[in-house]
Amino acid sequence: AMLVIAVQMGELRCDVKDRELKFDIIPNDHPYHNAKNPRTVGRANEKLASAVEEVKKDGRTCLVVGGDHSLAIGSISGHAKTEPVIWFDAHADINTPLTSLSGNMHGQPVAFLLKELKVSGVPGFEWLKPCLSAEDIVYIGLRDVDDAEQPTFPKDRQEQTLSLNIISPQKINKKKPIHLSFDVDGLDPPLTPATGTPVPGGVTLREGIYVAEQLYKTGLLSAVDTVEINPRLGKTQEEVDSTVNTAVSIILSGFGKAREGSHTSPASSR
Ligand code: DIR
Ligand code: MN
Ligand code: MN
Ligand code: MN
Repeated sequence: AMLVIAVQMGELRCDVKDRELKFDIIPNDHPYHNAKNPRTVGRANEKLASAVEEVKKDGRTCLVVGGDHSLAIGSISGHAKTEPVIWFDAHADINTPLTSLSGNMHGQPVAFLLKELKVSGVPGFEWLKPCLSAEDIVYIGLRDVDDAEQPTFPKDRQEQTLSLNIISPQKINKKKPIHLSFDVDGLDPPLTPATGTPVPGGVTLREGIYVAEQLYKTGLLSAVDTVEINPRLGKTQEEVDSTVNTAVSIILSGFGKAREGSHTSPASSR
């Protein structure tokens, strides 16, 4: 997939600099409350955060291709001081190690990033400083939210009421760098069969491409995560290919590919 992306981005005249990160599996990585593999995920995110920080210091737009959505903890932290974050997803990903029923870290990244939720004491995440406020996040595609993720959290979990935005275009009018965290399961399942937690009734390809195009047109898109693409979950090669192709077309739209083509005829060029 990385090669396909690099080649096609080259055709958009993007100057692509690829880097591959290697992560360690930490032995005896016992759960912290319900959060599974906290040390492995925490250390990996620490590494990713520094890598993203370097890419941004270099003045580049950062594209992270994953991997599960827990990588947004590192990606958004490394991008730091950015807002808004567009969270494109069927899920809110705002469980905490206390509320998570699955124990999956990819259902929790928003909670780790929010100042309001004060998730702390998680082994592996000693480096993390929550950098987002609830009002900085815009959800698109949301349609599968756990009870504990509802904006009014039970008092016994000591979390406060949050006012989360589902879609609020005025956020995008702020002249600040935008971070797009794109979970492919936000799209309708037939578009991305090779993903872990499909939910019916998702965003169409046309709508998804439109979102990416509009973000490109703001000129403010500064970092993009594309996550939950899992080739091992494709039942056939065709399912794998269609998932990758869908993700690639969203990415290319976010980096300037126009469906009508780029108008560089003498009449329109300066
Ligand atoms: C569920 C599912 N809310 C969880 N979340 C997923 O595991 O916390 N997020 N699949 O992508
Ligand atoms: Mn997600
Ligand atoms: Mn999801
Ligand atoms: Mn997920």
